[in-house]
Amino acid sequence: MNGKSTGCRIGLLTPSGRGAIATVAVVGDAAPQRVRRFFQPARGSASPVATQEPEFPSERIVYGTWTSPGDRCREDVVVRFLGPERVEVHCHGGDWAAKRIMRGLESTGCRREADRFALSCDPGLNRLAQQALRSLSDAPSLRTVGYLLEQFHGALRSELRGIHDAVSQQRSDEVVARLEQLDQYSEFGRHLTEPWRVVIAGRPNVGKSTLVNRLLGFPRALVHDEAGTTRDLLEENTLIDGWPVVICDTAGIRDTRHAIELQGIELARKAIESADLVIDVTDAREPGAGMPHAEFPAPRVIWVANKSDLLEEHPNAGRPDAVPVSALHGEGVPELIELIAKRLVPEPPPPATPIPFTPSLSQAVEDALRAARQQQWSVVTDILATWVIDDDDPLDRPTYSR
Ligand SMILES: Nc1nc2c(ncn2[C@@H]2O[C@H](COP(=O)(O)OP(=O)(O)OP(=O)(O)O)[C@@H](O)[C@H]2O)c(=O)[nH]1
Ligand SMILES: [Mg+2]
Repeated sequence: MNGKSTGCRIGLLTPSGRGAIATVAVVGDAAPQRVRRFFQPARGSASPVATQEPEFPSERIVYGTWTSPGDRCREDVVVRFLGPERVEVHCHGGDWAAKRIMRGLESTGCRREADRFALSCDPGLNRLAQQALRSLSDAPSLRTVGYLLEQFHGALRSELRGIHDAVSQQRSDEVVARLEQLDQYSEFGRHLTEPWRVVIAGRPNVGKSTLVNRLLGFPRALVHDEAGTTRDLLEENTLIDGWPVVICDTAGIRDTRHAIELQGIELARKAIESADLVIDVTDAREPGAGMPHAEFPAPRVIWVANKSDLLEEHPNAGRPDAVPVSALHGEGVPELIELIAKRLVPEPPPPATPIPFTPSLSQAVEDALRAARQQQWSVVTDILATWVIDDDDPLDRPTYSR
């Protein structure tokens, strides 16, 4: 083995930081031989590695010790020999054991790979399944995992293949209709891994921060009876009905000359502009005094009449479309949460729906749809083939790129 070879890559498959076990992947040229320079199978092991016959059996798991050059301590490891170019070394968790192991391997010419998916993905998987695996590791909830698993198992791939076939059979109307259907799920697909942004906004002292704390279920934001308490933008992740959401608390909006407050209001404006949903909080006792929407335009809004506990009469008398809530005591909050979920995802896709689940897939669907509407069928074919035709398919590799 040439120690200077660069044909082998190594990297952590597990996240860095504390953990029970860390896994180092060794992928490429002479991977088992490189590992064998530092790895000693445990004595008395009945494994074929210990008895040296054959030396690097595939699909074999071997317990033993790892000795790095210049290190007096040995590390207990479990090694999986997965093939002539693939080995996994499982060691104690935390950063240091894995770093020592990787340092040893680097001395044989292995190159560090920062992207753990480049090492972990099974090269036998098709391109969409590999993408889905990446997204699965970012999935924040069981609900989103469910949708991504369906894409991993081929929901989107078979739909794109079906559209590809429809193009070749010149079923033009069907192609456009199916691409339009896919395009409708782009926003939903993006939010399977990226949280929706829900911004809580309104005049000062109406109870925005109290509501933020109530939605999160713990006291994240400062609450005070003096108007102008929140100045900065405050963001926290949560789940609403299984959908990932970032809740943003904002400074109360009012006319002011105070420089810090003005900065806070500017941040609030930007947050409102980029929100997926704005919760416009008013004091139920003065429901007309809401946010100035002409100055702070928001695409989607839910009106909330807070402090409903302070009212004798029906709380949202002044605004029939406002949700009556007491952020302080919790009344109306479950109904508000239900409404937020409905506004973000009015109709959750039924099981096995094909979903473009990454921005590049959404872009490809959008590009294909545009081309289909302009009857540029070769462009549509190229775009689709990029995602669904693999190297071993009889068709040529496509050339489409943005
Ligand atoms: N009675 C009652 N009081 C509430 C309710 N929600 C908030 N408050 C009170 O209203 C005051 C202001 O609450 P905050 O949550 O700090 O209000 P805010 O809108 O974040 O205020 P700024 O950050 O200054 O814009 C506090 O004294 C809260 O306890 C509610 O539902 N009922
Ligand atoms: Mg506040």
